[in-house]
Amino acid sequence: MLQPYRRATVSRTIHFRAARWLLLVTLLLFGIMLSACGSDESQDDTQVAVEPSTGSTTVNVTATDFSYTRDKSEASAGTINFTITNAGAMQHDFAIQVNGVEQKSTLLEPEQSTTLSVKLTPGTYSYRCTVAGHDLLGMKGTFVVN
Ligand SMILES: [Cu+2]
Repeated sequence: MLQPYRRATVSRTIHFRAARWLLLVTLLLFGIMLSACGSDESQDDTQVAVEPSTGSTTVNVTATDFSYTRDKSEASAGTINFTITNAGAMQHDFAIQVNGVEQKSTLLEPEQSTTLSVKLTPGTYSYRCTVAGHDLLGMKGTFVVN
């Protein structure tokens, strides 16, 4: 009695796994295509240890499906307030790599916004959306601190 039911469940599980793999491979290929014809932005994370100034700068970041726009690409050392607005139809966040640690905003629903404040010394910092696959689709970039 149990046999046909079990077989159906197993086959459905395998089918689901195959579909998930196909989706993952498609996302990866799409990401590779985008990065191949995309930016020549370097992913240099080197930072120079310099006394940071005490000033603060606000950088307005808008997230869409699947890219970011921002009103500044660089700022002076000190506290940087990244104000992130989700103008997309999907959930997005904003995470910036600081001294090997990813500082992450809250996960934003469409139309929500939040501020992520980080203290930065001069250098080039990488940021990305941490929702699975979104960085591969283009939600990443670098920010320069002078
Ligand atoms: Cu995203």
